[in-house]
Amino acid sequence: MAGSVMERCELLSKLSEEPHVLTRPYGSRAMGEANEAVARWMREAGMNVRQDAVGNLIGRYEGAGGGTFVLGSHLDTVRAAGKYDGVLGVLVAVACVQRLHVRGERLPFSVEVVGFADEEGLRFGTAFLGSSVYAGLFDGRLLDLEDGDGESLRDAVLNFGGDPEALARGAREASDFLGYCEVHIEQGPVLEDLGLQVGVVTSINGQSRVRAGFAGHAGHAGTVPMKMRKDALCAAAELVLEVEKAARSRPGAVGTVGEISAQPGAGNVIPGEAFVSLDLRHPEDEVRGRLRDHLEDQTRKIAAVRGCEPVWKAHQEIPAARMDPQLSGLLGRAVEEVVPAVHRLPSGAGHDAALMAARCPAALLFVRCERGISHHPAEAVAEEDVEVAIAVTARFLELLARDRA
Ligand code: HGY
Ligand code: MN
Ligand code: MN
Repeated sequence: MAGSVMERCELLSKLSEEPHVLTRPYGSRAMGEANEAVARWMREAGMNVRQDAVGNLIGRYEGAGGGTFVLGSHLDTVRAAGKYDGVLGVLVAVACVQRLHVRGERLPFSVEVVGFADEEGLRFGTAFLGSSVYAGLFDGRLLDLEDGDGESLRDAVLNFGGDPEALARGAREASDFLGYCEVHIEQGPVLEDLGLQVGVVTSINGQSRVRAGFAGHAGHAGTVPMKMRKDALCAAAELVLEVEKAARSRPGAVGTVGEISAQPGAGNVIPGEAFVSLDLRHPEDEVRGRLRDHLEDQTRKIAAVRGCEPVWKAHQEIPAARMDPQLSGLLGRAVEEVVPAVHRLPSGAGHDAALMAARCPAALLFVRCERGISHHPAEAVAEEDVEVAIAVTARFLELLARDRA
């Protein structure tokens, strides 16, 4: 089964909005094609398939009793992504349901496999759009956000065949969810360093996503004396280095500026406006909040010294999420029945499990990835590690079923 999962990851990696690299943003043509391919595999695995109001792909394998256990991950990607971030978790889940289907087995609960439509937030800067709708936690204020082409999230949802007004109504009763388990590449070096194939995640760091910037004064690059300039890009450059310095000085914190833009964007024009994306993370929400507030204060100070106006748009606050100890304990037992040792570790990367943890018990299984590389075309996993992930997830479902029989 791992071989077919790897082949399917390879196939999905060709469904991209950009030539030569994998870029599959929310609501894109490539996203629609990926949903079609995965929907086909879900049907072959005996599932009924639907798309919800935001475009999450949901395969349902009916059980013999009540309640729904959810497996899944995301099908969107970052820009110039790797082949396994997100899709591996969806395809391992489909493989586990396929095993049940082939044997004609039914569990005492239904299983839903979800391919979330947007976890990375590449297009609108908001992480977990898909799982926030599925978990009934969507913030309607996001509908007015615009992408780089000026299209609103509301219109993007409509154009993707969704229903923006229904997004806030997304989830079913919390009682319906028995729990959630996600399989995801580690995106870090720990498992490889320990020589382990899989690990059980204890908690997921919280995130702050901000769009910050400066409004200065555009001007002629050749004639405006340096001391008279209000150069927005120089102000932004100061903030970028302050993000790095502030994050370095706080143990456990990470701070990243992944995007920077300058307007009007001509070589011989002093930038009148400049914007940066801030991605701030820490295991403790209070520490992350203080880091964010410090940088907001620094933005104001840099602006004042340079005669610019500060811009600070806090897009999203995602709290740190603890994985459910009981469900993670069961997942750990499944691991120990497949490989010699179970290792528990925190996640610096965000995952849909962080959103689902607000609705139901959630667990997360990490799979070793080569040199910890991710969000990069060189992202790689070993087929034998995927085989272990399938075996662990299948065993986990069996243990769950036994507990509920
Ligand atoms: O950014 C993250 O942590 C995840 O890959 N979306
Ligand atoms: Mn990612
Ligand atoms: Mn991911």
